[in-house]
Amino acid sequence: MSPRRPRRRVLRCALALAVWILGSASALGPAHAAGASGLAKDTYPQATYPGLQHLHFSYGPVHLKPGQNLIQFGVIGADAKPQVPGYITAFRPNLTYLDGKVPGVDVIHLHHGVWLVNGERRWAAGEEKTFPDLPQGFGWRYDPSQTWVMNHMIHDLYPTEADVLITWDIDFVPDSAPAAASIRPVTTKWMDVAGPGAYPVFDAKRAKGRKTFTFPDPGASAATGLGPEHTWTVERDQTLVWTAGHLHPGGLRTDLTVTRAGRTVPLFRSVAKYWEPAGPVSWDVAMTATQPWWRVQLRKGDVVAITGTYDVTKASWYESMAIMPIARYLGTGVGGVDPFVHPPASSGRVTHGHLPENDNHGGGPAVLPDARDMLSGRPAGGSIAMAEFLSARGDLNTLGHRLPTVRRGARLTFVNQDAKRDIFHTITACRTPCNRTTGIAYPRADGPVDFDSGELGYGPVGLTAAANRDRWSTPADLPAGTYTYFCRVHPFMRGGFRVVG
Ligand SMILES: [Cu+2]
Repeated sequence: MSPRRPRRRVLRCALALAVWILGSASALGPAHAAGASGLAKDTYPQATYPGLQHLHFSYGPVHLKPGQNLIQFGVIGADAKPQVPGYITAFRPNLTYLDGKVPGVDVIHLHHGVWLVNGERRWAAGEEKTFPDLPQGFGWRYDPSQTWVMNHMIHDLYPTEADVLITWDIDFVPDSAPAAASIRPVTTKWMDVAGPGAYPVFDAKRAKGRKTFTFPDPGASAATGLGPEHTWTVERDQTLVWTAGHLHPGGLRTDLTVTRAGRTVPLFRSVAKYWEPAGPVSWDVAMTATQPWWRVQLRKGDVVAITGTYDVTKASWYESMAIMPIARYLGTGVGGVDPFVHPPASSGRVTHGHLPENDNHGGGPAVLPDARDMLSGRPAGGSIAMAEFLSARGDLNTLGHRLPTVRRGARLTFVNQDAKRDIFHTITACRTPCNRTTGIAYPRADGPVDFDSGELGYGPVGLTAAANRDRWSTPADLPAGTYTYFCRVHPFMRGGFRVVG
């Protein structure tokens, strides 16, 4: 019997990250002390077996181009999987530099990693790093003949290159261990409000009088981004044994329900527990997963559905997600409740606490000029080139220029010249002056009016976050005033412009 986690790792010395000095005297991107490894104390009770092995694997190195936010695929080699058949009973994903240090989430961020096993989505990680951990007696079947493919989207928030690894620590019961004979196999059923797709996203935007936004909205008809995977008609009697939600910052919960004969009941609510002091605005969060005793019996013909709910009081959330992978046993006789007779255990449990890679929250003292104090340029429309991570005369990181200015009713057009190098930028409204230090919780899309360009750049249709255009124009109906914006991909990028009457 092996000792339980946490596995001890040596405290790493602080990572001294370069401070970029671009163009002017403005310093960008505060150094982030990565601190300890991301293997914080687990809070989930793992199943345990005689002969259980703890194995560590990695994929990579993945070379990151400056500022990249690309979706990529690669085959996972035989040396990154167990060598013998057996059962995987727990799966802990992470992202590290080559030396094992975990990058700050404000510096390099694991937007997603999805492990495809024989073409099926089996495990996934976002920056919330939920730890799928099956109840005692269940495991994902593993055989060395399986084809494993890594689908990842690693987001480099600064204009520097880096090399990283995607890692996974697994609990593994080889078939040679007598305990393997008693383990029942599970597969993963993927529920996704906007799926299937490589980039299944929707927007959760602020609106007058609205505190939360649920997608899909039960009261609304067709919704932009809704995908067929938001419901699932159960194909045979079976038993669900584990689930947890995946959300982005701003997300509050995912809900899983089932409908039978016109009646709908809850199966599980995965709740976002924010360690972030500013509330639901960053990746400093853990999702609740089902308790080890959660077991749900479903019948053929039941219709399972998922929704995601976001807080929209503090910002608008663009390109959001709501996903629940479910571990299911394709049979019955393993306990559990009929959800129409007994409500399933509704309380969940987070799988980890605050992670040190989420220590740089941002929002510290102002480090850039206040656009409201800057002189107006000659009112004219025209275009602003975004190049080398700067938006020319609109950029707050470039000193000694006048603010781009337009008359009411006219537009400014931003053109992303970095798109040629596969670098995407957005022009996203943030509340003026939007000039504080960058971190996981700052800046955010909280301007007095919402505007957002989408990710200006190009990529393969359906396999990219890019909008497949390189330019965007400000709305013509903006009231007079000074506006500030940031790039959602590279949030150290800030700029401003003015509308005059
Ligand atoms: Cu950018």
